[in-house]
Amino acid sequence: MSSVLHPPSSGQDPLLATQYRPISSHLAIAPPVSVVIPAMNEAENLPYVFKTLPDWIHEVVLVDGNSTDNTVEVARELWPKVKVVPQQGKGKGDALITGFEACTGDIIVMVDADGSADGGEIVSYVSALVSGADFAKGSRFANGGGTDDMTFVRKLGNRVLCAVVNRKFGARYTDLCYGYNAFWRHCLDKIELDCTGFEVETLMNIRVVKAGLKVQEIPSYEYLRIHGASNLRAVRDGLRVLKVILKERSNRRELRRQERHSPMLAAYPADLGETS
Ligand SMILES: Nc1nc2c(ncn2[C@@H]2O[C@H](COP(=O)(O)OP(=O)(O)OP(=O)(O)O)[C@@H](O)[C@H]2O)c(=O)[nH]1
Ligand SMILES: [Mg+2]
Repeated sequence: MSSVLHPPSSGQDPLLATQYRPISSHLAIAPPVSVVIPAMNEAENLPYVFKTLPDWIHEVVLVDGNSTDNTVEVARELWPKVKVVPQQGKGKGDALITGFEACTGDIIVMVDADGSADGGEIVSYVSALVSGADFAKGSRFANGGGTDDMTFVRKLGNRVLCAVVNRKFGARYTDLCYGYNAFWRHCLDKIELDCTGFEVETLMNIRVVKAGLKVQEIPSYEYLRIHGASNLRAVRDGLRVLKVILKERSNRRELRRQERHSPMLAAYPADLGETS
């Protein structure tokens, strides 16, 4: 059995951080893994979500978007140690940022609450992270991935936006607007998230590249939402994603302009997030 040790972060239970736990027949890990679940009226889907979560995860943080059904009660019943965080603001991005702040693990995994993500895949994400990646990015279009949950229009929009990001930021992504990702907590210091809606996934994907972090795509299968209706609106949210791409692009131009005019900045290109 191979294993990888990462030093405990400050303030963390040293026993927990150095104790290896088997996560597959080939791998044992030391770092605690937190799973963040943004949920708004997902009571009917939660049984499917929790059923697939591996028992070796350290904690589940459920961010409740003021659900009017019994999302919170069902979560507590299914996973008695669940940490429920009430959301103050609105939107999936706001929920995730709130959830990340509440996590105590060294590794953070983002999982939707609509039953579209298979928790059994978490082991692939975590394996990539303990093997050297900073950010493990799910992809429905990498070899071995797939989706039951995207219309033709959404596939097309995602593909176009993904091509724009690849071209403008020097990424080599096969998927862009997908919510199943995992990363080392230290990534959050480098990407400073500041958005509220579904564009959060795109913002993360762009900023990890700009920060020079090591990104590995993980083939992932997205199932159909089991119950309820999607909160995503293709046109409205597609435009928000485009706006984020353009804004990140103009920030990058501004940094380049400053670089030309400031020898100090030019001496530290890594801080400027240059990747291409
Ligand atoms: N806490 C919280 N969760 C949210 C909010 N908006 C969406 N979510 C959750 O984010 C996850 C993804 O939302 P979905 O509505 O499934 O959107 P999607 O997966 O992009 O779109 P579909 O593929 O159509 O399902 C689900 O678990 C939602 O419950 C929100 O404002 N607050
Ligand atoms: Mg969904």
